[in-house]
Amino acid sequence: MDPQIIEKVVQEMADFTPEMGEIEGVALLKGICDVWDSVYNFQARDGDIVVATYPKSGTTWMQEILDLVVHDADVEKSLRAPAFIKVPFLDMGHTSLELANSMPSPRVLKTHMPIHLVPPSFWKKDVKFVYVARNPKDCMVSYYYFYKMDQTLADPGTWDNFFSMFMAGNVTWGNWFDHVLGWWKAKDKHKILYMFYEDMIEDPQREIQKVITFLGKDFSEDMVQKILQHTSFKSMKNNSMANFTVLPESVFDQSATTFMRKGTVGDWKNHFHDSQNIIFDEEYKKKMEGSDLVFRTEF
Ligand code: PPS
Repeated sequence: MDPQIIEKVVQEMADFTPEMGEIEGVALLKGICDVWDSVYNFQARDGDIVVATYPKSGTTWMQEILDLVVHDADVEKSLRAPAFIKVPFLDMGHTSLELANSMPSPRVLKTHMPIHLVPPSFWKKDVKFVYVARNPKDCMVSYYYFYKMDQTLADPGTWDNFFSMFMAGNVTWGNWFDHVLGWWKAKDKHKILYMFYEDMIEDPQREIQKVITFLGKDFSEDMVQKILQHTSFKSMKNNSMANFTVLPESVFDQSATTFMRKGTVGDWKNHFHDSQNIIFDEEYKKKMEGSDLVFRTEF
C-alpha cells in the first residue's frame, strides 16, 4: 500500500472543520457539502459492495467482515492497510473518491448517507449493499463519545446537550429515524442485506454466515472461524488497522475515549436519565408508527 495515499486521506480528514451545512434537509459537515457534486456523481461499478450505516452502528466491524469475506478469509491480506483505506469512505470527497476509482473490483465502499443521498449511479449497476442498523439509544451514546473524540467535530458539550442535538437530527448525517426507515423501505427493491448490530453481538457467527451467503460465497468452518476471531471486539481493539490509532491525535483524540469503546448492547442505561428515556420513547413511538422495523435495546 502506497504510504502517500494514507497520508493524503488522513490529511483530507484533518482538513475538515466543525462548520455544518445541509444537503436536501440532511445535516452534514460543510466540508462534505463543499465537495457534494463529486460525491453525488461518483461512478459505481458492477460488483461493488457497499457498507451503509448511520454513524456508530457497526460500520467498521462490517468493513472488516466484508474485506475478509471478499478475500476468502485471508487474515494476512486484511492487515495490508487501515480500514479507511481498504474501504474508501465515499462521503469524504476527493482523495477517498480517487482511492475508490483506483481500486480493482470487487471494491468494498463505505457511506453514511441516507438512502436518498446515495450517488444515483449505484442504482444503475449491479451493486450489493449491507446496511447495519443499531438501536438508537446505544447509537446516541456511542455518537456522543465519538463527537468528543473526533477533533474535526464541534465540541458536543454535556450529554444533555448532545441528547437534544441527536433528537433534533442536528448531528452529522442527520436524523437517525429517517436514516434507518429510508433504508428499511428500500430493502426489498434492491440488493440490500439489512443487518442489526444487536444480532451481531448476540450471534456473530450466524450473522457473518449471512454476509458470506449474501456475497455468494461458500466457506469452510475453518474460514468462518478465522473471520469470527479476527473481527471480535477484542481482536479489533488491538488491531491498529481497525482501531484508528494510525490517525494523529489532532484528528481522533483517543486519550479520553477509544474508538473501540465498549462494543456492547445497553450502555445507554448508564447515560439516559429517566426523563430523557420517556421523551425518547414517545418520539420513537411516533416516528416508527406503522413500520415493522423493530430494534432491541437490551437482551
Ligand atoms: S463510525 O465512526 O460511524 O464508522 O463508527 P462505527 O464503526 O459505525 O461504530 C463504532 C461502534 O461499533 C463498536 N464496534 C464493535 N462492537 C462489537 N464488536 C466489534 N468487533 C466492534 N467493532 C466496533 C465500537 O466499539 C463503537 O461502539 P461503542 O458503543 O462506542 O463501543
